[in-house]
Formats: sequence, C-alpha cells, structure tokens
Amino acid sequence: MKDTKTDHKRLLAWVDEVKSLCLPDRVVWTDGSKDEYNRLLADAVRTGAATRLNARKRPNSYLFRSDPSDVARLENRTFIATRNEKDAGPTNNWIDPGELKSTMRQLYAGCMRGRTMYVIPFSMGPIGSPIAKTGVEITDSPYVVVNMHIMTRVGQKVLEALGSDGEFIPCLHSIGAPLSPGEPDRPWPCAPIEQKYIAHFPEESLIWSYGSGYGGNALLGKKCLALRIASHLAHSEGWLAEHMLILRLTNPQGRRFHIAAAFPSACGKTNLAMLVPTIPGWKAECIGDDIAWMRIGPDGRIRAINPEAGFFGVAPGTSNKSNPMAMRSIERNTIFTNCALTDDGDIWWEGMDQACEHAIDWRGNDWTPDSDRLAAHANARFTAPASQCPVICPDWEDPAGVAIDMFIFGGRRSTTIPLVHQAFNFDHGVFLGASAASETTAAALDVGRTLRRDPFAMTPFIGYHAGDYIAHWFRMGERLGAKAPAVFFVNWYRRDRSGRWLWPGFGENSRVLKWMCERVEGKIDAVRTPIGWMPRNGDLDVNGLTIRSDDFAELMRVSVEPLRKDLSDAEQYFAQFGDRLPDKLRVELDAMRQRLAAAG
Ligand code: O2Y
Ligand code: MN
Repeated sequence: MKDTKTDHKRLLAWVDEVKSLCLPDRVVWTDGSKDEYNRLLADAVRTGAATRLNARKRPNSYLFRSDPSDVARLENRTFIATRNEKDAGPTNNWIDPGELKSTMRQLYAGCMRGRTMYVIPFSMGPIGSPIAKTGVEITDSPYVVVNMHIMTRVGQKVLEALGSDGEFIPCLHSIGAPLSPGEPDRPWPCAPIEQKYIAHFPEESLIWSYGSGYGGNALLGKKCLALRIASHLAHSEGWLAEHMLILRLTNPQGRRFHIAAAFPSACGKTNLAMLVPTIPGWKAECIGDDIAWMRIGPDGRIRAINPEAGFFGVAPGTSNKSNPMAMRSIERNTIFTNCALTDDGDIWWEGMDQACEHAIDWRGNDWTPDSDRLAAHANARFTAPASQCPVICPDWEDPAGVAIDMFIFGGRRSTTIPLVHQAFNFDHGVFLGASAASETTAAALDVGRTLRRDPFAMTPFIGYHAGDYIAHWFRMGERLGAKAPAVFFVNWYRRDRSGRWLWPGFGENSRVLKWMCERVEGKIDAVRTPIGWMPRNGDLDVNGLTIRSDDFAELMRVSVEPLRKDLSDAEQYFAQFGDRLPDKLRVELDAMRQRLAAAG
C-alpha cells in the first residue's frame, strides 16, 4: 500500500476536506495490489474481524460475520436528495439536500477518530472504456477496501487514467464508529439504525453513506453509483444503467445472441447469468450477473458492458444443482459474509448440496440441524472475482461492450403469467418491463404471497422519478427504431393448484432461450395472444424433458379474467406517477385492455 500520488487538484482538495471533517488517525491511498489485499485480510484475521478458511478446502478465502443489525441493504434508510421533492418521485425516500447534508456533516464530524481513512480510486467498467465511469470511495472500513478490490478495478491504474483533471464521482463512506484512545474495537463496528444513511445527491453526482458496513450500503460502486447515480446520468445523457444480467448464447451453428435480463430479487438472476444449457449444441457464457450499462453504438445498436469485476452473490440456496458455475467461482480467493463455519474450517449455508451436522452460525454460536435458527443469514454473501467463473465470456471486458439482441423481463408469479411471451414491438416491451411484478412471501406476518410491482426490477435503484424513467425507455426505443432489441417476458415460477412447480427451471430454461433466439432470427412464427406472441405447438423444444401435457398446457395458459385483474392492479400502481406517467404507457394500457376485451 504505497502512499499513492496524484496531481488531480479537485481530488486532492476533496480528500483534504474529508480528512478535516472525519479526523482519521491516518490516510492511506489504496494501490490495488495483491500485497495490499493480503495485508488487509491478514490484519482482519489478527484483530478477530475475519476468519481465514481452511486453505486445503478453500484457498485464500475468508469469512466475516457482520453485526446482527447490519445484514442487508436498507431501503428505508436510502435517500434520493433532489432539490425538488417531485423529482425523486413516489418510489424514493426524499430529504432536502441541504438538510440531509447538515445532518450527515454532524455525524461525519470526527467519525474516523482512531481509524484509517482509505482512499479507493475505482473504475466501473474496463479502465478506458467509453462506457466506463470513475469513482473515488473514501472509507474507514478495511472490509470495504478488500471487497472493492474484487468488485471493481481499483488503485493506481485508475488514478493514471483519471489524469490531472478527469471526472470522478465522489463516494464518501464511514461505518460511523469512532474509537477513543485505548478503546477496544468490535469485529464489525457500525452505527445504530437511526444513524444509518445511504444518501444520493443525483444533481451533483455525489454519494454519502454513513453507519452501515454491509454490501450495497457500503460498497458504493455497486447499487449507489452503478445504478442510482448512473441511472440519473443515463437519463440526462441518453443511455441506460440497468439492474440486468448479461449473457451470451451461442447456437449449434455458431451464431451468437446477447441477452440483457432484469428480474426482481429472489428470481434466480445469478443462476440465469451462469446457465448451463441442457439442450445439445448450445453454449452460454456469462458477461455479468447484476448490472448492465448500455449505450447506442456507432452502428445504431445498443451495446452493453458489465461495470463490475466480481459477483456479490446470495449464498443460501446456491448449490451444484441451482448454480454449479457459481459454486466453482467461489472455490478460492473468495470473501464470505455471514455464512456458517464448518468444523473443518470451510463455509456452509442452507441449500448447499451436502448436509451439515455442526457449525458455528453467522452470529458466532454453535449450530446443529436441530437449532431453531438459520446457520447462514438469509442474505449471506460471497464476493468472488468474475474472472473465476468457468463460463465467463472471453469478451466480458471488451471496452466496446456487446450488441444486445434481446431484453428479458420476468417475475415470480405462481399464476396468471405464462412461461414465456414476446412483446409485439419495443413500446409494448417497455410496457411489459414497466408492469413487471413479483410475489414475495410475507414470512413475518404469515399472510402468504403478496404481489409487488417492480418496474424493470429497478424500484430500489432508480435515482430519480420512476415515471420519467419509463419515459426514458420509450425515448431510447424511438432512437433505436428498427434496431431495437426484441423484448420477452418469462415466468419460471408458475404452479399448479396444489402448489407444485410446473417448470423445472435452472438449465432447462435454455429451452425457452432457444425459442427466443429462433424468434430473433425470424426462423419461426408464433401465436398472437392478448399479452403478446407465444410459442406455437411444438416450437418450444421439450425433447428429453418429462413434462405432462396437461402441465405444459397450464404453464402456457392465458386466461382473460386474471389478466384483467392484473392490468387493473398495474393501473392502480401507475396512478401514483400522475402527470409523469408517459402517454405511451397510457396507450399501451388502453391497447392491452382492448385486447383482453376482444378475447373475453
Ligand atoms: O444486501 C445487500 O447489500 C446486497 S444487495 C445485492 C447484492 C448483489 C446483487 N444484487 C443485490 C440487490 O439487492 O439487487
Ligand atoms: Mn441486484
């Protein structure tokens, strides 16, 4: 960790200003080296903040346990501070930027006493890519530094690309736990919930986060920069920053298709990003599992990059059945957070392939299968380099990105929505993305499933008014014209009356992708239904799959009455956008209503 030098005056002035406010014991510029990474982790082990895993089982890997109050993104402590409240829209928490800054400045005052302040220059996207952006995160959390090493490109090479006057997005983070002289530290210091703030000032491309050391609250390149701030920039600059995986599919003839797909959380996004096709001759390669930045290229087509360099994946439920490529990506050089620790020094979580007889749970207590608590927290995570994924696409770091052939939207729906349908045109596709919804299980209240609207799977990540965001998608469609990607909607989660899944999912989803590719190629016709184009009998390849014909019929069933209810639910949701709801969306709502009337 050299004392990295830059002659970037604005950056140096900002670092000095933060130092004077937060009063750290020392300032360290991260250089991004392996040495620095190893040294920070060795320190974390020495102080008890991390456990080094058994090197024979999981080489160069570590386990962190967070404070039980600091385990996930905090939507109710996340703020979009625009000058005008209306510009944040009804889906965001808003506070006046002046008021928020004054509150947070008081919290930041002296907050790094007794700690080291790290300056992390980072690039979202391959350094030098015309689609990439530079950020600088200041943090007092070594956990953040090592995770940023994996999730982004950090250090001296970023400063060199920034030069003496390049643009950067300042990201200030503190765990909010100053230390008095001699005071012992905690393994996971953080501030109490009411002092946690994840604040965005989109009009000045600025991020301030205080009090949490966890995931999306603290690794500010991810949700804060690459989605909330970037979506605002994308809106004003004419590009797209989306909560999408990027996948390359190659057919047996060698033709490549690039897919960008958005799903709300708990819909298997990382699994689809690392899909292993079950149909002979087809190959899938992962480009990204969470975020896509897309611009219209010189050829008029939309090109996408993955701005990240790693995966921050949900551990529970990840197994050789659900995602064998993720399991292989985390065999080494991985940071685990809130997983269970096995007796032989490895990690474990619920849903892993093999059972576990005894472990230390994520809170640090003894655990056996008889315990009434989870061994791993439901939001336990792995942080692994994307380069370790066996199916990472050789072009995943191409600075020019890949040309997108299709967008896929989806949700978890036990009824109403069939396995797959295709939009009639791009505007209809925007309607499908905007009206996407997913079922959540309200476990705490035990009230069964509730349907949550989640346009483009972006609700928690749109850094401005959601109505303007939908209008932006329509405008992108106008610019793309005939070169706009095809749009599909999928539902892997339809059930029969007894609650049994009707579709096997996982690698078998490649069958649905194959149908989409054949549609994009113009090889096959489709059936027109009120919701869009659907596969003709025999066009969806189910060879070798045991699926009963009545199950298949139910999986593909389109019934007017439930769809009418769904439309009315969507209309109620859209009403909150008032006059910011784009006219084109009203046109699509009317058209859908008329198609359902004609069918019913
Ligand atoms: O709980 C967190 O802080 C992680 S959130 C997250 C992480 C990786 C990918 N997606 C998400 C998400 O919330 O969409
Ligand atoms: Mn995500």
